[in-house]
Amino acid sequence: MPKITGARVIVTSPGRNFVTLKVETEDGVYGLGDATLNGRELAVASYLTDHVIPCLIGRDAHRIEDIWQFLYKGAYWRRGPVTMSAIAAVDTALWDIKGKLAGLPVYQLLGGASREGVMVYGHANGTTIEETVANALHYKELGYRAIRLQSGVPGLASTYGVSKDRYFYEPADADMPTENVWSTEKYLRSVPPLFEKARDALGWDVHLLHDAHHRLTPIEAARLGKDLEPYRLFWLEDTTPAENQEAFRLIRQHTTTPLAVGEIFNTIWDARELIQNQLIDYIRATVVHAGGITHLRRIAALADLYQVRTGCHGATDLSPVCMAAALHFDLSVPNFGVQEYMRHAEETDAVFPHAYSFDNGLMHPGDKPGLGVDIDEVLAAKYPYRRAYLPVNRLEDGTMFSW
Ligand code: GCO
Ligand code: MG
Repeated sequence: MPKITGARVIVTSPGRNFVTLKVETEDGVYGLGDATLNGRELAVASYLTDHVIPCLIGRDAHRIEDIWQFLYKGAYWRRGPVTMSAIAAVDTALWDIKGKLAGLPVYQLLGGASREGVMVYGHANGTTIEETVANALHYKELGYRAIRLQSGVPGLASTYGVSKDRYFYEPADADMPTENVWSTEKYLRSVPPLFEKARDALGWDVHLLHDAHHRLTPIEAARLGKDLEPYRLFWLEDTTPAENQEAFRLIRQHTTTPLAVGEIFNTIWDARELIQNQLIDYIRATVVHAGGITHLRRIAALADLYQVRTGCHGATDLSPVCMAAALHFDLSVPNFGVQEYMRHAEETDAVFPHAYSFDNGLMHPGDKPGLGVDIDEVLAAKYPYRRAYLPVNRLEDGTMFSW
């Protein structure tokens, strides 16, 4: 058996913070797993170092399912983002090791490719509709077949998802949470004209997406979905906070705009009612925050019974290790929908050399054994952790609101 002889957590900040688990076996083969939880990175690092790693030493790295069950059931305190990100990191690293030992890319171990490549969506944004549409046209020229559009809201100083940079934004932007001001009324007026102009400029052959970032009430979400119906969105994401899964029934009764949710979900239990009651169309749970490849496959299998497709979260705070794992999952899973792709900063790509590639709107994980992603530890050590928080939101009268 490939015995686990060591494991350690590497925290590095090449452009932003990442937490990576490296698991080593006695033959010198190692595997990597992403454990990054944006704004709460060190909690997962400690969970792994202080409570998980001591239990891994001496175990058989091939027993992925058994180790998953051990960490999930053995903790007694089940679920939650910290626990599930830690379990995900172990699980991802073990799949990496299994692939390397088998001499096969992980997607081959998951049943092989179900498609030629993985359709990804890019992020077009701008402070005005004109800027956003121009940016979306640029993405189309780059070959993207699916584009998410977020635009500044007239009357609000800053809006979620609108970057300072042309290609990506970094939400965790300060060492204490930035306070933004929000108005749902202003926002709801601004979105339909954005998509009207976008369809005029981009035509109908490209998929368009939008993220409402948990800001709406169910009836507001229903209204937005209805208003966007003429523009045939691929999906409308995170309209309401999904702690209340029942809310989606109300939204669903009013609109045929496809709904996506789940980037903050940790387990199948967060998604179960939504999937079984056919209240959503896309499930956005991801490798790093939903218990790794092993658990994500279980979520996808449940979703497949109800024609719900996958659409994994893939913002910059998910490291290239997670991106690689997601692409192996996406390539193999039968009910794949789309994969989010926000390019990382050059410093990040240099610390995490990877085999995955983008061509003509599709990504591929590459054919290296394992995940096909590595970490340059010498370079990583040059970028120490910097505390960084996500912003918070207040209504115009100062009331604390959802970010
Ligand atoms: C998305 C997301 C992200 C998250 C971020 C939080 O759809 O890409 O909403 O931008 O807010 O990943 O850490
Ligand atoms: Mg989102």
